[in-house]
Amino acid sequence: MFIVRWILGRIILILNFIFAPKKRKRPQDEQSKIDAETKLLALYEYKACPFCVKVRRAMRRQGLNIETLDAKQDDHKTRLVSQGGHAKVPCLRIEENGETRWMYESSDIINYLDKRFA
Ligand SMILES: N[C@@H](CCC(=O)N[C@@H](CS)C(=O)NCC(=O)O)C(=O)O
Repeated sequence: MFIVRWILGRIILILNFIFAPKKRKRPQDEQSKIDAETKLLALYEYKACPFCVKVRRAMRRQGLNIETLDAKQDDHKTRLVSQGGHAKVPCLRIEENGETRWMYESSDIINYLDKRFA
């Protein structure tokens, strides 16, 4: 089972690489403003998780430079579980008005990013 999952994961990554969406280009001043906002966001993910790939593709389409954190790494996993509540990815950490929100579900994350940055 591990081998099958591993192979499927590699296929997903290769297809994602070949069919990578076009990265949105913005004027430099506009991009700098967005970069300052996205500094307060972080995506907890597994590289080959199809739901995480879906979110990363949406980020690329929107030209969003959001930090990605490997949730398999102990320190990231510990924070995700203790503060977010679940060992599930993708999860978007949102720092807002001095508070931290944890958003699970790929579709919710994509809707949030599209609404905020479109
Ligand atoms: N409906 C979720 C599915 C996410 C999901 O199943 N993620 C898997 C990795 S591909 C996971 O984190 N599984 C661990 C768990 O559910 O505890 C979404 O769209 O984000």
